[in-house]
Amino acid sequence: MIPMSFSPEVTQALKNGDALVALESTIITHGMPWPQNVETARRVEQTVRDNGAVPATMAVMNGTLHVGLTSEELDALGQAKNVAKLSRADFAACLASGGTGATTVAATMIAAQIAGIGVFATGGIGGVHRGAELSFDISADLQELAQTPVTVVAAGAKAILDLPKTFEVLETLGVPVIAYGQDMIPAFWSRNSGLRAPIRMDSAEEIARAQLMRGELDIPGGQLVANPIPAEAEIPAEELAPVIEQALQEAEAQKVSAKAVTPFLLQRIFELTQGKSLVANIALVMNNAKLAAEIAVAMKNQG
Ligand code: PSU
Ligand code: MN
Repeated sequence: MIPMSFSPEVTQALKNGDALVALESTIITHGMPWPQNVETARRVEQTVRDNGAVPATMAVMNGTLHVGLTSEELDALGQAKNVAKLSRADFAACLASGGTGATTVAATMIAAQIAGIGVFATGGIGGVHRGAELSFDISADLQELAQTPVTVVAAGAKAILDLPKTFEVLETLGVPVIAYGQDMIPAFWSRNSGLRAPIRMDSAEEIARAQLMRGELDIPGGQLVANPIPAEAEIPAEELAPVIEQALQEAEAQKVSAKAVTPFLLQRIFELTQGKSLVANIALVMNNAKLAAEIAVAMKNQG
């Protein structure tokens, strides 16, 4: 039996058959500094509610999978130190040993599937790191999208990555990459990665229909919806390029590896941009929460 606990809000939503949106917790523990992490998590949850769905933030606390966090739990997680960053590889071990961990995109997709939630909003997925031909550092998020039937709404993959390689791998894995409302794949803090999206959709209904059709066809896996950051919040790619370059060089010099790479880079880019990257990150997550709620409502109406 899976040790699981549902928040009162999620319990009620499941009873009513309301639309639900899964949210991850690594962005809270490893992606943003306190207190902006908790403030953002609350605003993201409220955005989901304002758009007709119920938020379910996922985390493992003391060996129990929490589907939906209470306000107190969210506060505690946002300030906790040494929280594990859980992906597919360590999810079961953390539950089995009574540990506490935040869920990445991969682990949140697994949790969402267990809870019967088909849509999930985050900032940006993990992907193929620059220099992966030597480091072999490719996020487990990509494999997860290929096997777990959850639609993930993100602002593309984080621009610290090798974006062309990331989207090549997604194509190989059979993951549909759907740009929302534009022809190009966005690049997290900016709207245009310079890469043309294989699929473009302009409505939440269309995106919901495509995921349901995958199910009809028995094609496993989910979809990546690449939702561009609002224009007024974007940081031009040219402005960020030297900052990303510097952060990457520092990571290499300090031999940062494995799970620590993404949190290190996000933190350094936050410092080097005097907090500007965080403002953009918050804006894009909020934007993704809104679209995810609309897709969840559309899935409920169609399903
Ligand atoms: N989106 C954000 N900030 C984050 C993340 C996503 O805006 O910190 C997290 C997600 O949990 C994602 C993880 O799964 O970064 C990727 O980590 P890695 O590259 O180690 O797979
Ligand atoms: Mn990695």
